[in-house]
Amino acid sequence: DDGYRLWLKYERIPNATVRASYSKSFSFIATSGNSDILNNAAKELQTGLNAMLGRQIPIVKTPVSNQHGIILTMSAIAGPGDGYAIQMQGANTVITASKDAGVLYGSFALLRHLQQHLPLEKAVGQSSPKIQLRMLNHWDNPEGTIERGYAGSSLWKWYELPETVDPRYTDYARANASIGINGTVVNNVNASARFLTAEYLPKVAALAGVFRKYGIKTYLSIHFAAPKTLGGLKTSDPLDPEVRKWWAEKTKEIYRTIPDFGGFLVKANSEGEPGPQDYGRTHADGANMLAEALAPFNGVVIWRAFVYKADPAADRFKAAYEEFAPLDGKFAKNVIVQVKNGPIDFQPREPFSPLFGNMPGTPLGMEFQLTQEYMGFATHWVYEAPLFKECLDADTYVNGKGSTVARIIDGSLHQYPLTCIAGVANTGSDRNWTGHPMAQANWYAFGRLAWDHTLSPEAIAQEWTQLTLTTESKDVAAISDIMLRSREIYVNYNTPLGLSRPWTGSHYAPEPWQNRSSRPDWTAIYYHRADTLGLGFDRTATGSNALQQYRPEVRRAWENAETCPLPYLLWFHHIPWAQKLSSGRNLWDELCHRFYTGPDSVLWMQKQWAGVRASVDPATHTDVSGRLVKQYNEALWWRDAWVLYLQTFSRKPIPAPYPKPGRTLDEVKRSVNVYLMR
Ligand code: BDP
Repeated sequence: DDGYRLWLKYERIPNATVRASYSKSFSFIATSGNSDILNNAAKELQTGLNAMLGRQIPIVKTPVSNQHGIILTMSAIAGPGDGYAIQMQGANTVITASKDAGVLYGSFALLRHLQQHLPLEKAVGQSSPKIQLRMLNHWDNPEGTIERGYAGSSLWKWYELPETVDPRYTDYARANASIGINGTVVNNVNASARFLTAEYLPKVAALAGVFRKYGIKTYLSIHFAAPKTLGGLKTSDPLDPEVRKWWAEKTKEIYRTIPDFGGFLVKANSEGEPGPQDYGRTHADGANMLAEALAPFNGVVIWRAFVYKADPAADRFKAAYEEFAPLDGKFAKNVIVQVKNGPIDFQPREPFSPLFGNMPGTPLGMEFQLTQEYMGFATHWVYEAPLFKECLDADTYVNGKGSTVARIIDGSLHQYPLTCIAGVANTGSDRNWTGHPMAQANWYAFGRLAWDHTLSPEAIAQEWTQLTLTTESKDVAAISDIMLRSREIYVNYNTPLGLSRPWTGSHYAPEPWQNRSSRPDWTAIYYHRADTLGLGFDRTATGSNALQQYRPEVRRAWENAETCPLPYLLWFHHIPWAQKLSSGRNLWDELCHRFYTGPDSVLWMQKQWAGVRASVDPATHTDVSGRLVKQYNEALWWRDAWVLYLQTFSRKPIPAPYPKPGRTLDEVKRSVNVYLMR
C-alpha cells in the first residue's frame, strides 16, 4: 500500500456475514442528482460500496421498488448549515440535508461507519458542524516549494494550470470533504502578489472548479502591498481612496473569475510582511478596507493575529494581545481575526493564547498547525489531536467557569456571526500526501475536530486507525495507544516542563544554546533563560507579567510556582535548580527524568509497532519502523543536547539510574551544525 488512498481505502469487507448483511441493504443509490455535489456524493457511495461489497451498485434517479437502497434527498428539516441526517425508512437508508454539501457529508459519514463494519442501524442520527468555516491553510509558494512543508513539493502545479488539471486535485477534495473541510487557502501567508494577477487567477479558478464540486471554497493569501507592487500605485495605504479602489476592482476581477471565491487570508506587519502599520494605520483599518471590497460578494477577510515586535525588552508572549485586544469591536462584519492556538508559535505545548475570550466583539478563528514544523517534521510520529483538544478544552473563565476556547471559537460564548478554524496543511506531492504515514491522522483529526470539537482524541485515533491501517481490534487498541502517548513522548525529549522554542535555524535539530540572531526573540536563550540560579521565563508580576492577560482564575492556576501544573511551569516561572517540585524531585532531577524517559518511550513505541506487524500493510509497517529508529536516535540527540547544555548551568550530576550521555556537548553541537549548514 502506498498510502495514497488515505482513510478512503474501502477495502473489501473480509467477514462474509457482514458483507451479506450490508449487501441486502444496498442494491441501489438513488439521487435526483441535480448538482455536482449530489452527483459526487452518489459516486463516492458507489465507489466505496462496490469495493467493500465486491459488487456493482447502480446509481438511479428514483428508488427501486422491492429493493433496499440508499436515498439521497434534500430537505430543510435536516438541521442548519452543513448538517445531515441518516434515517431508516422501511429498509431504505435515507441521507437528508438542507444543502447538497450536507448530503455529501452524510454520505461520507455512512461510508466511515461501514468501513468500521458497524451495524447499519447504528448509523442513524443527525450531525451538524459546530464551526462554519473549516479550512486548510496551505503555505505553498508559486514556484512549488512549501514553507514548512515536509512531504514533497506543492500539490498545485502552477506551471501546468489551468490547461492541465491533475486528477490528484479531485482526490485532495474528496479527502477534505470526507472530514467536513469546506475551505482552502491555496497559497502561503508570506504571500506572493503573483496570485492576484490576470495570469494566475485562471489557474486558481481551475483549482476552485475542482474543489467546488466537493463543497470546498477557495481562498487566497494576499500581499498587502499589492496596490504598489502590482498596481503601480505610489502607496498601499488602506485609507487612500486610490488604494481602496484598486482592491475593489481587483476583488471584482477575482469574483468574475471565481464566482464563489471565499475571501482573503492576510499576514500583515508580521515578520517583515507589509501591512497597514507601514502607513500609521491599524490592523482594523487594513482589514476593513479589504472587507469593504469583499462585502458585495459575501467574501470574508481572515486577518491573522500572529504579530510581534523586535523589541528586546518586550515579552513576545504578550504581543498579539497588546496589539489586537484594543481593536475589539473595530473590525467590519465580514472580518475574522485568526489566532494561533498559543501565544508564541505552534510549540509542542503552549498555554492557550490569551486573546481567546478577550475579543467578544470580534469573531476569533483558531489556527492550528498540522505540518510538524516544531514536532519533528515528517520523521517523528506525533499525533496532534491531544494538543488541539488541550487548547479547545482550556477554560478561559471569561464568562465564568466553562468558558472554553472551543466555545469561543464555535461562537456560542460571544454569539459570533462568523466562526472559523484553520489547520496549516501537512500535505505535499509525496505519494502518501504527508511524508510520515502516521501524519495523515493529523489531517484527519483536524477535520473531525473542526466538525465536532467534543470528539475525543481516543475516538478519532481508533476511527482513523480502522479506516487506514487495520480493523483487528487488539491492534487498533495498540496503535491508538501509541498515537495517544506520542505527543507527550515528544514533549518529554524536546521541551518538557514548559520549555519552548529551543531553535534558531532548522526548527528540527536541538539548539538550546543559540544566543545569536538578528533579533533577540529569535534566539533560544530568550525563551528558556537558563542561568546558574535556575531555568524558565518569569511571566508573573515579578517578571513580564504576561499572566495579567488572563482572567484571575487562570492566573491563579499558573502564577504560583508551588501549584502551577508541571507541563506549564517554565512557561511562567524561573525555577531554582534545586527547588523541589510537586513530583517530589527537584527541578534538575525532574528535567533529567523527562529527557531520559522520552527516548525510552520511543523504544516502547517501536515495540508496540512491532507487535502489530501481522495486521498492517507491510510497506507501511516497514516505513514507520524505519522512522521510529530514526526518531529514537534523534530523541537521544535532543536528550544529550539539553542535559549537557543545562548541566553547564546547574552543575549537577545526571541522577541515578540514568547513564551519562556518551558524547560531549561539543560533539553534539558539531552534529547539530551539520543541520544548519547552507
Ligand atoms: C512560523 C514559521 C514561519 C511562518 C510563520 C507564520 O516559522 O515560516 O511564516 O510562522 O505563521 O512558525 O506566519
